[in-house]
Amino acid sequence: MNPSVLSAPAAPPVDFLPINGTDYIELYVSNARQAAHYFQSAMGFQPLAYAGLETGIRDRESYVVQQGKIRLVLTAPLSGGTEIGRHIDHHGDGVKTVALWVEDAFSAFEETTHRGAVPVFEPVTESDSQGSVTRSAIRTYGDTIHVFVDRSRYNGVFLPGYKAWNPEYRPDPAGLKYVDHMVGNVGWGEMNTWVRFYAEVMGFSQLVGFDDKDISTEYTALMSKVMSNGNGRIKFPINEPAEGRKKSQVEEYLDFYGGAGVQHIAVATEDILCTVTALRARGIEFLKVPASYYEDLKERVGPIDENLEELERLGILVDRDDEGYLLQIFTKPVVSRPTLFFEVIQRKGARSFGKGNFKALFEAIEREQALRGTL
Ligand code: TYF
Ligand code: FE
Repeated sequence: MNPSVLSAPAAPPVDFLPINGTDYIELYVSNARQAAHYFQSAMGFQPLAYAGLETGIRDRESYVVQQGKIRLVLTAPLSGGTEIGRHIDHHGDGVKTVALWVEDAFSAFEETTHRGAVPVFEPVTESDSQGSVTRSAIRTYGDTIHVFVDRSRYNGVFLPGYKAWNPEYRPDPAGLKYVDHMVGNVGWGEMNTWVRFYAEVMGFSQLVGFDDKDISTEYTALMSKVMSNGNGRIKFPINEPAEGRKKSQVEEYLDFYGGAGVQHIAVATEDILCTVTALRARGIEFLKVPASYYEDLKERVGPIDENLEELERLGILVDRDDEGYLLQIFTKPVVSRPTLFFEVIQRKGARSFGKGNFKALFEAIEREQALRGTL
């Protein structure tokens, strides 16, 4: 036998759904103007695009804001009785769309729907003077959808139908760069259904080194698995509630959201001290961990570049894995219902999700649940 055949590495499986990254995240909200203002003023997003009455759209309006590669679309209905209005009535303000940037929105639709994805809309090409964009969409958990976006033939600000939004008001960015991961909360016993969906329909694989038993401890009651696409640019942890001493934070989410949905958006920064200082100054509220968290931090994580007093003053958490360490912090919910929140994360080599912080984090979430009377 030819030894070179024996030693040849296995050919990587062909990725049937190549994804370049997160394209945009659309939230359905009841007041898009005020939501856009919040994301500008409090989180440092920059105004990018607008669609609504001034662009000939009569039933809804959308403001698009951007920071680094992160694009948020804030969409509100302009009359009663709309699908957007029903979504808001059912879920409160929340994430409707996680749009994925692909090379081919036709093939993304074909490949996923013939593997069982439920279609939302077939590939549709829209154009204006700046070129054309093709999009298609499928359902995922709850009422959440994935839109596949091919913008390779487009030079406009966002999408055809949007005009540039250039208000004078432009608070500074806060250093947020890209979407690191987005977490979905799904119903009791449904985690593996959605893990299978991302594996079989989207071609994702489960990130190893993240044992779901690790977070089903006495401190919380949830299970989680992380699904990642081929190039690792898309990471979707999926949580389900579990029976525990106290009411699961995931169950609280499901009760208030009215089912499965996006629980948190983790956004990356290259300087978390600077970013969190700026966000705090603008009124963003973060979960508090007790001073005791910082007592044994040095022993737990070893030497790190950051000053421990400064981390403690800002409430930033640290965790180490085989590859390096990470710094992270979690906001309180950013909508009226205790549902959607943000995570700010800085990775210094680590590719995991802060397992060493689960106890402190989940206890902090439980203190908030207790204040809400939902524990
Ligand atoms: O995304 C993660 O896995 C971490 C930890 O309800 C986490 O950010 C997991 C579950 C949760 C909140 C945070
Ligand atoms: Fe996270």
